[in-house]
This record gives sequence, structure tokens and C-alpha cells, in this order.
Amino acid sequence: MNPLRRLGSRRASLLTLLAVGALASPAAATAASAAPDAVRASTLGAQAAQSGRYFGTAVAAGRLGDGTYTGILDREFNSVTPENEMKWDTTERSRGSFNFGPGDQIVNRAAAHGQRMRGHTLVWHSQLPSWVSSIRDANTLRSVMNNHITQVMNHYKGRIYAWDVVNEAFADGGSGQQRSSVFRDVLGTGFIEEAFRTARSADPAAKLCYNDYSIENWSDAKTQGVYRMVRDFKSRGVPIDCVGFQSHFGTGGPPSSFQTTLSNFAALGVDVQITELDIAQASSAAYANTVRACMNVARCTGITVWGIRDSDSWRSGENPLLFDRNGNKKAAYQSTLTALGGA
Ligand code: 9MR
Repeated sequence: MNPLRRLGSRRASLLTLLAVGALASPAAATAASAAPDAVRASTLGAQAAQSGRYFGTAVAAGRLGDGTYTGILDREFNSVTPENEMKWDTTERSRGSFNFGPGDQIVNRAAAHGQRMRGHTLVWHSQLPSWVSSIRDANTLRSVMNNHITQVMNHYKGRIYAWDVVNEAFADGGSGQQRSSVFRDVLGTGFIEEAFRTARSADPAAKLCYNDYSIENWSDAKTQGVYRMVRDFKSRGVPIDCVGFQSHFGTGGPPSSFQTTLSNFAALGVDVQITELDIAQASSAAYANTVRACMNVARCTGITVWGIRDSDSWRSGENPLLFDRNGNKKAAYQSTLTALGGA
């Protein structure tokens, strides 16, 4: 067929469709002209997906029997992070004896619902069994740490989009240095590099993240300390793919420099993700500002809120999430959905 004629008939049928649509539904035509390049979705996950991002939540295995909870989970979210089920005190409570039951429950369910998984977390000073924190010999601790990373990652190989390989290794306050922990104190500060190298060999397809809190404000010493580490890793070829900003915010939401922080890290050649978002009292503006900061950074690949309903939150007294205790959408839900639609 003559290509011009083909174009002509396609244009004609498009015009017919538009005309019919405008007659049938003036409201739909108005919405379409306000968002010419994106159908506006009605759930968080679907809306995030339109810009190639995900919108996830922390999930607790113990709540999976609650139909209100799972109803929201499957409707709204396309990424899942186990809230506690992949932590060392669950996965290797005694040396060499691994328990993947609770983690598997979450991973299998997420796979069945087409949700991606973030693995959380392999090396962390907290929720760490005392048999690990009492090790004083460096060779023993090195092999225990590497074995833990390898066994857990092998078990979930191919099923995890991104792993928080090391969690919260930097100190609060003005030092900009690593915090004291059994890992740093016995192995030295190089334990983070070792953990990432081990993780890369265990599952080369998983994205490897460093995850921390209070690294959202660009000028903070802690932020700068993590930035220097990532810059050093990238310059020496230490495998790291992403940085997770937990984003447990107070009532004011993110610091005004948050987008700058995200884009400065991204410029080092890593993805950035908001990994544990919750905001005291969940104001609409604070949620919208957080989501916008991510939307404005191309390498900000996704957002995870740390729980579904306020009653599911580790800080439930502050009502920090997007759904109230009855599972109703809060005002911040709407501002989040709108902000996910982009500028
Ligand atoms: O939400 C988690 C809560 O159920 C646990 O009791 C707590 C134990 O440390 O961990 C919470 O999740 C934390 C996450 O794993 C790492 N960043 C801080 C989160 C909130 O404390």
C-alpha cells in the first residue's frame, strides 16, 4: 500500500476515535489533553510503572492472612521488601543453620502477583544473633560473613531485583565515618567492600545496594561519608549498583536538598532508590515533595513505603503511611499518586 495513503487512513481513524471519544466523554477528553503522553493510572504501582519506576512496600509475613492488608498490597504495589524476614536473626539464627521459611512465604507470594523483590538485608549490626556479634577472630568473622551472604543470595538467586547488601554502616552525627560494629571493629572498614565483592559473585544479576537513614540532607557529614565511599568504590571498580535512602522523615518531610542529594549520588553512576519511606503525620505536601525529588532524577528507579496502613508501621503512633488503620486512602495517597504522574 502507498505509505501516504496508509498514513492518511490512520490519521482519519484516529480523528474518528477522538471525535467519538469527545462526544462520549468530555471529561475523558479533558484528562487526555492534560496528560497527552501518559494514561493516568489509578494505583501507585501502575502510575510509577508509566515512568519505568516501581512503587513498593515493606511486607510482614505475619500479616499475610489479613485480607484488607493483602487486598491493598496486590492492588497498589508492584515491589515488596520483607520487613524482617530476611534479616540475619531469622535466616541464620545459629551458625550454619539456615531458615528461609518466612522469607520464602513473601517471595513466593510476590512472584505469584508479579511484584518485584528487594532483598533486605545481608550485613547489618542490628537484628544480628549474638553468636555473630561475639566473634572476635577476624578470619572466623570474615568466613561467617561471606558464607551468610553467599548462602542467602544463592537461595534467592534470580528472584531478587536489588539487595541491601550492607545496611546502616555509617555513624550518626558529625564524624562522617563508619559506626562501631562487630564487622568494622573486627574486620576493619574494608568489610563493606568485601561484602559487596562476595555478593557480586553470589548473584551477578542482582543489583547491589548500600542502604542507610539520615543520608538525605546533602551537607550532613553522614551523607558526605557515604558519598565518599560510593565515589571510591566506583573509582576502584568495587561492585555497587545502587544507594538506598531510607527516608524516615519527620513532619516536615524531606530536607530541601533531597533532590540534589539523589542526583549527586546518581551522577557517580549508581541507581538511587527511596527504600523505607514514612513521614510523621503524613502530610500531603511532604509526600508529594519526596516523590517529586525522585521523579526529577532519572536514575531514581523506585520508591518503597515502610508498611501499608498506619497500624502496620513501626512508628504507628505517628500515623506516617498512606492508608489509615481501616485501610482507607489518606490525603497523602492522592498527592503521591499525582506526583508520580510527573510535572
Ligand atoms: O520495621 C522493622 C521493625 O518491625 C523491626 O522491629 C525493626 C527492628 O530493628 O526493624 C524495622 O525496620 C528497620 C529496617 O529494617 C532498617 N531501617 C530502619 C527500619 C525501622 O526501624
